[in-house]
Amino acid sequence: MTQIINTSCLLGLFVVFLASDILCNENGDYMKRDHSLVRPFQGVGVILPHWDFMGNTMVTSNYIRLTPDLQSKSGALWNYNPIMSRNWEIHVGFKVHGKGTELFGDGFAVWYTKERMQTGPVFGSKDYFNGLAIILDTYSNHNGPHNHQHPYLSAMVNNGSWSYDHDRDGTHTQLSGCEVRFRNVEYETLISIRYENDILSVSTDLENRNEWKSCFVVANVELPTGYYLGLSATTGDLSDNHDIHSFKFYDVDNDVSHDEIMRRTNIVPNAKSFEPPREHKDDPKPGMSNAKIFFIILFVVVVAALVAIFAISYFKDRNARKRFY
Ligand SMILES: *[C@@H]1O[C@H](CO)[C@@H](O)[C@H](O)[C@H]1NC(C)=O
Ligand SMILES: [Ca+2]
Repeated sequence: MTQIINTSCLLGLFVVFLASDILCNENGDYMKRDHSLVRPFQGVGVILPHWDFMGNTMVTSNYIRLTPDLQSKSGALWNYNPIMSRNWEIHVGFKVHGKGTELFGDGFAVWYTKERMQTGPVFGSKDYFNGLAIILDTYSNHNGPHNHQHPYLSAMVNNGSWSYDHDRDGTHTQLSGCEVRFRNVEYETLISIRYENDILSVSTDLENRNEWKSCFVVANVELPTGYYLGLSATTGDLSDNHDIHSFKFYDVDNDVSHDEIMRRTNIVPNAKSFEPPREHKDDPKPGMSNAKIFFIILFVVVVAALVAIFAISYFKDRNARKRFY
């Protein structure tokens, strides 16, 4: 089945390659332009079709800077087409970088919410939101002992009645989360958010390895259809450049009726239960790094052996000379 989808999507990709209207993810799902951001972001014609931006957001041809590395900045980017897919997957390519080595902040968020284009205290966007927030928090506001390091990635589902608690870095309202290291690296870092059959799975590729590492998987997450996708970031006393390099939305629906899509516009966002964060585990793909480690160990062993052989023969030589003279 997967094979068939893959083939048809690849075929589609091939047919419209010049127009590059359709792209596929690893599973052969179609990317939807209406909800995606494709380079160049700026050029002749419309800047960012399907998206609005606000605040300090700056659009260049290669990236969209939500905030510059300056104090008290805030910016956001919102898709203006409601999501009419029951199941979907998003890949966001980003780069967070700045002058600070010890102190930097505050971070950015990926949103799937009822509200759009509303500024507020949660990484530049509205608090008491309806929907899902995936927060990439670079600064620890918590003074006491923390149960995790920063940067930290967490998810929050809200029906409009909860406030995001900055003092606790959202830990009391989070569904799940994991520690992430994505600041000040040369390459583009990526996050994948998949929502399928009420299961929310978040993965990252922060090491330029071209493979996904699971951050968490949470079941029983109910999100309505018809909400909007957005991105926002903020700086305070501390700052960073929060750059978006790509945003790809894939429709993962398979036999979902129009009636169900419409019915789900009326449900209230809800997360029934959550799993504790899983241990970081690499995908079971061919381990390039294992091979590397093996060759490094082999190299060290060979060098050590050569040194030992050299040392032994050298001392033997000296001892031999001593005896002769
Ligand atoms: C919203 O969430 C709160 C807290 O979980 C709950 O008490 C309330 O009933 C929910 N509201 C709706 C409309 O579901
Ligand atoms: Ca924080």
